Amino acid sequence: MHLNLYKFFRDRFGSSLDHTFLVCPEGSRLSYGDIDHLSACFAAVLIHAKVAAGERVIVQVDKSPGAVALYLACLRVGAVYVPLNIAYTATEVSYFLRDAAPALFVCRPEAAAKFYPVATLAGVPLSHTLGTSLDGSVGKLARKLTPHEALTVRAPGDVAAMLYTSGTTGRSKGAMLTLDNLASNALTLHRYWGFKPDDVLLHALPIFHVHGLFVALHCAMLNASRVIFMPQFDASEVSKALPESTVMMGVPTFYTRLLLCADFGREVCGHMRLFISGSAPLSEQTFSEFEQRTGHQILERYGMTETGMITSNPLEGERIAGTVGYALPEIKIRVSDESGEPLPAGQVGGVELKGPNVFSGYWRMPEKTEEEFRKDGYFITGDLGTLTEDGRLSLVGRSRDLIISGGYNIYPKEIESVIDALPGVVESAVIGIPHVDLGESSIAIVVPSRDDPASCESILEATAAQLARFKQPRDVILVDELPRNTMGKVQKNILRERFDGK
Ligand code: MCA
Ligand code: AMP
Repeated sequence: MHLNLYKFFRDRFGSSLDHTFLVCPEGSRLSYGDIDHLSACFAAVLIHAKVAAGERVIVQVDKSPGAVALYLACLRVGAVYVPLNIAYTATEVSYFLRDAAPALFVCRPEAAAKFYPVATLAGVPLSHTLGTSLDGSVGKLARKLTPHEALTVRAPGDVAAMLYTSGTTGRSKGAMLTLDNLASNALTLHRYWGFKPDDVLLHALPIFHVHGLFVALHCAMLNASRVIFMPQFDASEVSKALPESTVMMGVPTFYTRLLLCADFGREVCGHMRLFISGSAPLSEQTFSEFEQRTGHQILERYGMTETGMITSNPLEGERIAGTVGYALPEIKIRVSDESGEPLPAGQVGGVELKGPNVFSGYWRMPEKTEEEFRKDGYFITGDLGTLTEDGRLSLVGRSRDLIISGGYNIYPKEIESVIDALPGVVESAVIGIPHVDLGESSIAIVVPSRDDPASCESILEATAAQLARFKQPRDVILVDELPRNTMGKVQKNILRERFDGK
């Protein structure tokens, strides 16, 4: 039973407050004691802002120790932490603010002029700013207030965080993760991957997703480990920091980019015990090239925003390229046909799971939540896979229309809706094509109208104004018509074959 999630972590690192927690490349260092104090100072800001337990706090700030402290402050007071990708535009942020109805919005100081009016229009009662060096109104106010040490008691099933994940309808859904979801997955991964106090985690992931925020930081906090906290992934910076690290978590692009560095090899990785990959498929080629160059087999695991981590290759034992390993302890997985009937080993079907890690539902979307669960409680992931007799899972594709680019999800429907609404456009289809660096990248195939047709440039400009950079199609191709099947459905497989080498 974890009645306050901050307390759950504090109970584990509390006897090591003098241990270093976050080491930033520019030289700053925070101990576990420092983060404990800073999060209590930020909790005072939340209390001052009248943020009540269960209320949402939307945060769109740069990666920094302050951002981690703000997350922990939310846990302290029982608020629901809602992180947003810093790449999101005003149009996107406006949607999240309206949908989540937060009690507080926190953005970067330099974004205040743009986003404060958006928040006001969305009916958000209060906005604050937080910069990377504790500049901004959160830091300023925190210095004036008495730290708020009291921890708000919550129930294990209460929501601790809400993370937006796009959908096949093009409308983002807030996945509600409970205290128990986060605590159970953290404990499981910590044990499964053999975390020890003297581990040093190299952290180059963003902290607005499950991967960088929960998987990585929770494992470190559970044994008061040191974290080399990089603002973003930069292959040469990571190479320099690897000799002082023991564990790194990354998306496949991290590994392909490291392999492009001429001086990257056994020497740099001599101190490392574990490289973990996830969020997107790791190619067998990257797995074997990495092993040849470094002597390390990358440990691939599989997860989702709604579930945290689901499966993992073993720490001890065989790690097989192209597979995502076994169900983690306490999690049951199965591969089913379309009606939810489990399929025998070796057959391809939908991956479904049940366990303490599975989210409590989509925010204010009970019907959508119901659709994603089977009657017997299994969650339908939308991924296609196959299991071996002994329970090893391989992912072979997705039943939903999704592109994963550098570990970020792009839902074509969302981009198509923006393009289809433009003047001079009849319709569009956004597809993923192979990309050496990002795994996949997106392109838009567009049918322009005959009279006053839209140009490629005007389409790219419009997507740039409304969508985060990573979602914008890398190219636009104009065609006379889209291929359709007899049911009238656009045949994206034909488009993918046609534009594969684009
Ligand atoms: C940046 N850009 C991207 C991406 N990232 N475009 C497409 N896909 C991306 N992933 C944009 C930049 O804004 C830039 O725009 C241009 O692409 C090239 O930037 P570049 O410098 O090459 O990219 P980068 O800044 O180095 O970023 C690439 C990255 C990063 C390091 C792979 O995207 C990253 O850290 N990805 C990790 C994502 C992640 O944590 N996913 C976990 C979510 P311009 O050309 O205009 O300058 S999934 C999850 O949490 C589940 C539970 C799970 O299983 O883990
Ligand atoms: P998200 O919705 O951002 O949480 O992304 C979750 C999706 O990422 C999953 O449903 C999978 O499609 C994909 N994913 C995560 N880990 C892996 C992996 N190791 N291999 C292939 N796909 C993965």
